Amino acid sequence: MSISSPAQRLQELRTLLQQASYDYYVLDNPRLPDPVYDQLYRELLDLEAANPTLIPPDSPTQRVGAPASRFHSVRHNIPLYSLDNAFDLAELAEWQDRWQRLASPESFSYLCELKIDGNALALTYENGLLVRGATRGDGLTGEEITQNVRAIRSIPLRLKLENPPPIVEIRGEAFLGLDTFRQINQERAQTGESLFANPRNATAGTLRQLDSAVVAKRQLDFFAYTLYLEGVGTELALPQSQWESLEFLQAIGFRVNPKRQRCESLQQVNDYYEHWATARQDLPYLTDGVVVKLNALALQTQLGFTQKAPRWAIALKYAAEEAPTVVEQITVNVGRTGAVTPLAELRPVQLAGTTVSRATLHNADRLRQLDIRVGDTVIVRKAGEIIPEVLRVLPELRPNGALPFQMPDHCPECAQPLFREPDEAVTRCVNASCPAILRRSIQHWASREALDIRGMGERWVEQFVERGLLSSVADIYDLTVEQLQNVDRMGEKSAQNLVTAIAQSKAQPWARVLYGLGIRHVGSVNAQTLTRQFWQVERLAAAEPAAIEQVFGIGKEIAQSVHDWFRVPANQQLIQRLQQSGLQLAGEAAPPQAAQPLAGKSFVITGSLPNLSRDEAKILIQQAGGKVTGSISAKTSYLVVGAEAGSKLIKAEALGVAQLSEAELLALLDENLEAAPEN
Ligand code: 3BD
Repeated sequence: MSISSPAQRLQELRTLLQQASYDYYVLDNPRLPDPVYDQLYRELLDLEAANPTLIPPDSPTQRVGAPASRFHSVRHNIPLYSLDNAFDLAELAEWQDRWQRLASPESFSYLCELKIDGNALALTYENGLLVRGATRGDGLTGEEITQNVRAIRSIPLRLKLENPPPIVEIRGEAFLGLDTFRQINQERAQTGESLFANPRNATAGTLRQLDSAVVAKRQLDFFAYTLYLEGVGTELALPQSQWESLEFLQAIGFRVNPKRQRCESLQQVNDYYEHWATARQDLPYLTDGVVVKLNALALQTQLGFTQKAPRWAIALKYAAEEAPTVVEQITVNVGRTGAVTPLAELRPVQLAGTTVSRATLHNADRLRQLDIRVGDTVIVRKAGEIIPEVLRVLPELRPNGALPFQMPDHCPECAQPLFREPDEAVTRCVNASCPAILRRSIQHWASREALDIRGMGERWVEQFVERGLLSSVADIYDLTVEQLQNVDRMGEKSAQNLVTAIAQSKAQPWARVLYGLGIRHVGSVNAQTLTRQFWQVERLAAAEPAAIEQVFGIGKEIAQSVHDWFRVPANQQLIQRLQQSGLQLAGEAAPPQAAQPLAGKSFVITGSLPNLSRDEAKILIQQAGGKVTGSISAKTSYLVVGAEAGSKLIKAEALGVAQLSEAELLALLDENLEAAPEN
């Protein structure tokens, strides 16, 4: 292996990592194993830290920047137009008639794209470099969110173009995959934050995050669909159609939706629309229709735009799953963190295959905005698994005398005043001994992902709290069979079973205990991450926020929240009592390194391997504890052989050194990777 200068090596690493991201995020064809990517990425970080003047803005390490304090508005150079809507074949035919009155080409085709239910973005590249990302806003002015856009892995920081035009503008849709969306909401439920109603809201909320590290963690995605080139040189083969534009976009580094289709007639367009009406349910992201565009760019130019939308495109939408029903009652729910959520209790209605009898009204602002009243007829919506929400009220159906709903200013459970931070949407009960908060905290402690105490159901917890048997989770461990037997309808057998389950929960590992404490922002994932590093409660309790933040994957907000929690005397007492009861408040010290099954083995690599570069193979071997040398001897354990191997292969054969193909090497390493602990 040649010795390269830092500058050369930096360039090499960046090119490798950029190609790997492109394969992974744009082509959906990962070729570099994750541990190799991580290793190369860390090498790049280290090398950049040692050579800080050499870091270009398009380095893969520059996707996350310092938190912003606010966003600025920007005027779009080219406005983002709207799309006219159609809902069926008849409306589509009217659109065709309209444009055909203005143009009569000899032949034409349509290009159909799925309409991604996300948020439109405008990206500007100057001389190939991403310089600006902005939200759509009203189409003329949006918000500048460049730092967040840089955190989206499927958006290239530099275009893959030899001689890029001075200015390239890209439009597309940022979105969250359904899996990621559910994961985010699950984490938010666990950490006591309000849930996002749907992936589009979650995307919008993420794009407006001031901390781009949060954006990077949320795994936003992006499909590009429009391209404007300015001041192009003559050497570029320019796209002539929407189809070619999409291919061009993919070639220069963007992800484009693979489900696009050329259609020669309205009938074919309709077939595509009907096909995806059901097939879209199996896609990993939400779509709300099909966008139909005239394929030929010359025809697009000829037709131009109306006041707000192109004449050459139309959105053929799917009807959302909505239904009218009646609000029977409005209640408020007090959660584990004290967050007070208003709920609409509905006359049950069938929607998206399930019966809906409740919908969230989110918070006081949303409630006021909707002006929802008991007796109102409302439109509710539910898409897939997403929590139902009230879209709007039909005021013309409002019964006489219906009064506006007032968000209570006192907790419905403990009658203490409710508070709301000036910059927060959530109203909270901050009474540490509110019975509702206590009940939810105990339920959380007993839940499957936490201490997993079977038989500690909601209605029992309610009774235990009411009878004063529990006023803290620590009290759970003082419960006796006699006490429990006195509770309504709990027999001796159940009481005994519950006491046994409680005793068994003392064996649950430290990570579950930490999660069970219900510290804000500490869901089960973060709890595991934290306990790997802080393997004793004393260490975590004593750690400064800066030290907690050092843990990979733990941000400022989480670190601060953990730190603050351990400063509260009541919480310190709780920890003490749990310790006395024999709960696991420590685990094993972080395991040293991954198992090193190749330790003591030496490798030589020769020829070119089908998938891995030699660099990559070398890193993989080294990670497993093996050594890679340049020349073969009788002590060499294995020769890894690729195509066009030369003298080394002959020498190895002469010395009787064992040989491995790339596949055999990977198989050897795979055993290692599976045996290694996470992280
Ligand atoms: C998609 C306009 C044109 C370039 C105008 C034809 C209205 C959001 O997948 N093409 C797509 C998608 C959206 C589009 C265009 N192609 N405009 C497109 C679009 N494949 N979602 N949109 N938009 C983007 C909008 N957004 C917010 C408020 C009002 N309009």
